[in-house]
Amino acid sequence: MRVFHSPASALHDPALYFRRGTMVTHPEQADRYAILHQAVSGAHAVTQAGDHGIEPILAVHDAGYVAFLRDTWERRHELPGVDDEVLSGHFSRPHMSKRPEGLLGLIGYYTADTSTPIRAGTWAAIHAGAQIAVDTADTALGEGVAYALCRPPGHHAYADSAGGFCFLNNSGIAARRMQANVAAREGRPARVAILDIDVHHGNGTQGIFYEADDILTISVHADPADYFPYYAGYAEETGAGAGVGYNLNLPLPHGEGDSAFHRAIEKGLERIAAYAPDALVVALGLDASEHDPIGALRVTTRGFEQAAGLIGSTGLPTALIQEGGYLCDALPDNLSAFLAGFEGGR
Ligand code: SP5
Ligand code: ZN
Repeated sequence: MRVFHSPASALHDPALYFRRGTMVTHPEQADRYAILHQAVSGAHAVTQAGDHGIEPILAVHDAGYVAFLRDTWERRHELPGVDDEVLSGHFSRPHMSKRPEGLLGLIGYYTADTSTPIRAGTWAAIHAGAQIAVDTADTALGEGVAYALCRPPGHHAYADSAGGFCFLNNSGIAARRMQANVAAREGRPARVAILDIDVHHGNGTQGIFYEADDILTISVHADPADYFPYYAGYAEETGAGAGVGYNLNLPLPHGEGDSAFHRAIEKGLERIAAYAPDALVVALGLDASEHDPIGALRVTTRGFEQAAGLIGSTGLPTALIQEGGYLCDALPDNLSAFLAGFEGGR
């Protein structure tokens, strides 16, 4: 299948991450790009993404937030002492919602945690990630499937908030792009489903589309009761307003393996079949792996291949968007197995 990537993905390389009172190596490293790229080279048609501009990003994200992401590195001189990362230690809470003028407060206004430092190459990397998602969406509609080698990931990013290593919601951008393309082609409203199989709940994606009935959001993930993102991802979250019934969370007990993972995906696919969308986006985290350094499930390489076969058998035009999945020996094998399994399921 066609794979879209960009060398700019390596330009965001966070160093450290504040965790439980200490600084640890940031799990979402630029090496993920090289390793995932290596995994797809040879077996797939690897193509550098083009540039479709800012519009596909603004179809999903708040304009003030996008300007913040674009401009913060250039404004770093406003914060004495900043070296190679801009990060705040202050975060707004629901009961304090003023958007402040100063840069440090603004960072906390648009950020959920300390995992998304803004560095010299951050905007170039995340802008490229969105473009990769757009090319993947366009190609998936023409060719049936395509894979987006996006990093940093996107599914924890809300319309106006970074968090959980994510800045721009690449899966959401792909979904709106596919929807617009189908609507223009067919001359009628179109529907898209997003199936998120990253081990963490896709809270940003859920939040972006929570009141929408024209994008169905489904997330299979480890129970968030004592796991990131903690504050969302529960079965009772089913949507709001016109979106009631168009969000489905399928949390799994920690430690579950292939069979529970597959059963949850099958439940998600049943809901998708009932929805009868025009296209599918898979938020393809590989951190449900038994070997993932921050995972909480025990999915095997064969388990990913089988999961992909189930998803591929829908026959829907499908954009596969890379989300999480961290450095371990199994990471490239799991990607190769997933892509092969998807093609086998067609
Ligand atoms: C896209 C995605 O998978 N985001 C995950 C965000 C998880 N944030 C909490 C992770 C805490 C793990 N810290 C482990 C440090 C190991 N060196
Ligand atoms: Zn994850």
